[in-house]
This record gives sequence, structure tokens and C-alpha cells, in this order.
Amino acid sequence: MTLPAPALLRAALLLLSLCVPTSAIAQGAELLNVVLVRAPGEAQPSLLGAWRAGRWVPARSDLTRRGGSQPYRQYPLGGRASTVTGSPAESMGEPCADTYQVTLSPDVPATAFTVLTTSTRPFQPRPVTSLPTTNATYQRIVRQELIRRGVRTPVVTITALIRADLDGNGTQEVIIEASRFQQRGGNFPPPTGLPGDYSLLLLRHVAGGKAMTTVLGEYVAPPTPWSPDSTAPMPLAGLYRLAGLADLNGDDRLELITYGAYYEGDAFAAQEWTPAGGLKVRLETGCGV
Ligand SMILES: [Ca+2]
Ligand SMILES: [Ca+2]
Repeated sequence: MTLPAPALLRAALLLLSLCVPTSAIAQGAELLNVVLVRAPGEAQPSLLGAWRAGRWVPARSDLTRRGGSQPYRQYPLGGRASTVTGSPAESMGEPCADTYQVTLSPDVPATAFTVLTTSTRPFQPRPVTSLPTTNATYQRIVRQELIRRGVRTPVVTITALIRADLDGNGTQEVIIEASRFQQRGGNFPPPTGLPGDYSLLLLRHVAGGKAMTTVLGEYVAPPTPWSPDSTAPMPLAGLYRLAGLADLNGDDRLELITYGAYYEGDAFAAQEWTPAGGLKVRLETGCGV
């Protein structure tokens, strides 16, 4: 089967926002912050891009030092920060020539999603708290979301529940990551889902005293399984996860670093979010076959 991979990858990641001019340069923002991202088990981190002189800059090899290494702070999701050294970024070559990877020293295998930056500013200006995934309120919210999307008897599996005041307005936001795949390997979903399979990545926030839900990524398997004998195209399964929360541009707001995968590719995005402006994709990187 031949798949139009770049289009699929983009669609799979639900990167629907249009690029708009970046906000004004934050006071005291650093001139250059290079950002790398790494999925658990991945051999090397990928260059996500940079914040340079008041602008978001897509991944390019010249963002890292030519011929020399540079220090990074690495932040595993839910883990302790540490300092490592990164090599100049190198293209992965075809079919992902626009994806750049960095070799780390020391290279400790990543067991969690990890974000690395060259910035010396606070990675998270406010507390980021992991809540118990058994929280009854959020179990109920996910159940309702799944029923609304046509899952008749949902098996609710929350894999992460993270609370933070993303925009610094004094109210907490909660990111809900939930998924269930009856056949899944590592960071990737199966090619297509079985009935009852799903992946949801949701942002809950309060506006005007009312709880609102913003979809960061969603996939729900069709109620009847796809047959290989069918002439209909295989409905691809998607898996969506939170890879990190970080203030990458020094404006005191946390960006959402999201991960999305289908069976032959995956990608990361850094997205700004405000209650009024919604989501804006600022940086992205990925590789799909
Ligand atoms: Ca808030
Ligand atoms: Ca920010």
C-alpha cells in the first residue's frame, strides 16, 4: 500500500493552526534558544527549531554550532534536569532530509519524553504537577468525551494528567492524555485501530466560570473493524501524547510540546496557547515514511 506520507503525517497530527506573526519580543528574552526533542527509546533527539531574536525559527542545521558541540539542559517529562553536550545537527537524509538530529554526550537512553534547550532561563516559570491518573473527575470527563465520539462502552485509560497555569493568568489548566490500543508497540499505534481503540490529548481550561475543552489530538477507531479485503482505504490510527511543557521563548507562558504518531511516522510540535487566541503551532519536526 502506498501512502501519501507527508500529507498523512500532517493530518494525523492535527496541526490545524495557521502560522501568524509572533508576539512582541518578551522582555529579557534570550537572543537564541535552540530546542531539541526526544521520544522514549529514540536513539537521538531531533532539532525542533529555535527562538532567535524575537522569532520562531524552523529546524535548520545552522541553528547549532558548526564544527563544535554546545551545552544543553535536558528535561525529561516528570524527571530531573541535567546538563549534556550536543553535536552539530545533522540531516537524517532522504526521505526526511528536513529532519535534523543531534548526538548527545553523555548519551543516557531516554526513558521518557525529553526536551532539551540551550536556554539558561527557567524552563517552567510556574509549577507543573502530575495528578493521579485514577482521578474520578477526569475519568468521567474522558468517558463522556469518548461516548460523544461514538465509543459505546469506553475502556477509560488515562496515561497522564498534568496541571499547570500555562498562560500565567492565575487559573490552572489541565492536560489529559488517554489512550487504548488493543495492539500497540512502543511509541507507535497499530496501522489501524480495533473498535474501542482511541487516543485523546485534551486541554481543559476555565473561561468565564465554564470548563472548556481544546483538542490537541484525537483518534477514535471506527465501530466496525477495517477489512484488508475492503476496497476502502485503511483508516490510519493516530497516537497523541504530551512531550513537555516549557517556556521556550521567555514570555512567561508555557508552550505545549506535543507528540503525534501513526504506524510509519511521528512528529513533535511546539504550540503556544492562550484562552483568547487558542493554539498556534510555532515549531514542528517529524519523519514519516
Ligand atoms: Ca491559566
Ligand atoms: Ca512561552
